[in-house]
Amino acid sequence: MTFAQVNTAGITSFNSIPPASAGSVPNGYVINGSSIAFDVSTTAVFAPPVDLCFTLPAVNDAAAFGELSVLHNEGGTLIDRTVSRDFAMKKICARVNSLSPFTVASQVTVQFSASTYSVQEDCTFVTITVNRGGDTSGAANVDYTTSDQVATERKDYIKALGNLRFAAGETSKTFVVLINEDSFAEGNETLNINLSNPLGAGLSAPASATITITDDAVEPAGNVIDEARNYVCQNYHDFLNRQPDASGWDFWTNEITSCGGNAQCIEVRRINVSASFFLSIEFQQTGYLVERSYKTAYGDVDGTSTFPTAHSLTVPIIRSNEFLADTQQITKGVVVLQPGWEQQLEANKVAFFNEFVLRLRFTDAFPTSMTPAQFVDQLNQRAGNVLSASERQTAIDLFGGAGTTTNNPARAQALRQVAEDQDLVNAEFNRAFVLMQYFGYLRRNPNDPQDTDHTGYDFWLVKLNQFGGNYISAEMVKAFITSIEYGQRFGP
Ligand SMILES: [Ca+2]
Ligand SMILES: [Ca+2]
Ligand SMILES: [Ca+2]
Ligand SMILES: [Ca+2]
Repeated sequence: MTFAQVNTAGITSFNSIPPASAGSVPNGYVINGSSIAFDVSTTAVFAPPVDLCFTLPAVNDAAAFGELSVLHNEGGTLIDRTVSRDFAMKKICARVNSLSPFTVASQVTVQFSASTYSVQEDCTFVTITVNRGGDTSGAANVDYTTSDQVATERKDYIKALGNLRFAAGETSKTFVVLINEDSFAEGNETLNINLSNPLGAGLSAPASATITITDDAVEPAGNVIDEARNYVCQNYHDFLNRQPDASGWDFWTNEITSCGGNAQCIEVRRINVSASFFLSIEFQQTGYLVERSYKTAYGDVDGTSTFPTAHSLTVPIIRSNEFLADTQQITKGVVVLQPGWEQQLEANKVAFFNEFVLRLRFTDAFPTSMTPAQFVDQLNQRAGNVLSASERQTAIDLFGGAGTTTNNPARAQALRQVAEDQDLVNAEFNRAFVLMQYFGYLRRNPNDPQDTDHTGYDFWLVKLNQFGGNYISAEMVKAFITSIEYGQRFGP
C-alpha cells in the first residue's frame, strides 16, 4: 500500500473480513471462492490518492485472474477501482481516494461473439451468438434488440428482440435475425444489434454489433414477393417468426406452383396459403395466445374510427413491439410437427406466463393483496366474462385456499387458464385476425402511419364479422397481400 502523501504518520491496519460483508456487489461482479476482502483503515493523515495491491497466489488460471477486480466500498456500494493486474506476480492493484472495505471479486460479462456479421440478401437468417465470460457459475440474462440503420425492419429484416437467459454454467446463447428477400437494387445495408439490461452480468465490448446485408448483384425487374417460394418463406417470417422447415416450405410452395400458369388459381391459392399461417396451430398457440394474454391481463383500449362516421371503439391493447417480443419468446425452437415440438411449446408457455406475471405492469394491475376471487374475477372481466362458474372456481382453487395472491406460479396458471379459455379463443378470433393483417403483413400497428386511427381496422372487422369470419368472402387477406403498402416492402 502506497500513500501519495502522508502529512502525519500513523498506524495502518488490514483486517480480513468475509467478502460478502464488504458492501453491495454491483451488477456484473460475483463473490466466489477466489474472493478476498479486507477492511483497511489508518490513523495517518494523508492526501489522496492511495494505491493498494493485493496478491492472490491461489488463482492459477490466467483467464480467471484477468476477470478479477478490486472493488472498493464507497457509500455502501462497491465500485471497481482496478488499475492493473499482473498475473506473473499474482498481483492486482487499485487506486482510491479514501479507505474502507475492499473486496476482490470476479466479473461476469456478456458480449457478442463479433462486432460485425454479414449475410447475403435472401429469404434467410443469420444466427447471432452472445458469449458469457468470467464466473459463469450463476444464472444471468440480457435483453437483445435489433435497430434500423440503412436496413429497415419493415422491408429488409424481421425485428428481433427478447431476453437471453443463461443457466448456471452456460457460456453462450444464440438468437436468430430473419433476413427478407427483396428486389430493390439498394446496395449493401446495415442494421444494428444491441445488448442491454444485463442481470447477473455486465456488458462488455462488443455489446453492440452490425449486421451487413449484402445486396444481390442483380435484382429482377418484378417484385420478388410474386415468386411463390419466396412468398411462402416471407409468410413464415411474418407470422411464425422463423425460417421455414424444408417440408413445410415445399408443401405450401407447391400449393401455388401446382396452378401452373392459371392466374385465377394462383390468386386464390396465395390468399389461402397466407391465411393458413394465421390459422395454423403454430400461430394459434403462439402469437394468438400472446394477444389473448394481453387482453386477459389488461383488457381493451379505446380507439377512434371514422367508418362510416366518427365514433370510438374498443381495440386490442397489445402493440406491435410487445407482440413481437413475446411471440418470439414463446415460439423459440417450436416447429410444429417436428419431434418434441409439443414439449418445447409447453415449456415456452410455462416460462412465458411465469415471467409475464412478474412484470411491473402486471403486478401494478394485480397487486398481491388481491384475494384469489378478486384476481380471477378481474382477469375474467377483462377477457370478456369467458369463465363458467366451475371454470372460475378451478382458477380460484389454483391458490389452494390462500387469502391473498402472492403465489406467482398460481398467478401464472390462472392467467393462462383464462387466456386459453375456449370462449375467449372464439370471441377474440376475428379481432386478432384483423390485427394480424397489420402486425404480420404491414409490420405496424393499425393506427400507425399510413393510417391515422383505427378506421381501417374497424372497416375490416365489421366486414369480417358480416361474413361470419369468412376471410375469402370478406376479401380481407386478398386486400392486404395485394396492397401497395405490402408490395412496397419487397420491390419497386
Ligand atoms: Ca434488402
Ligand atoms: Ca434481392
Ligand atoms: Ca435488394
Ligand atoms: Ca369458458
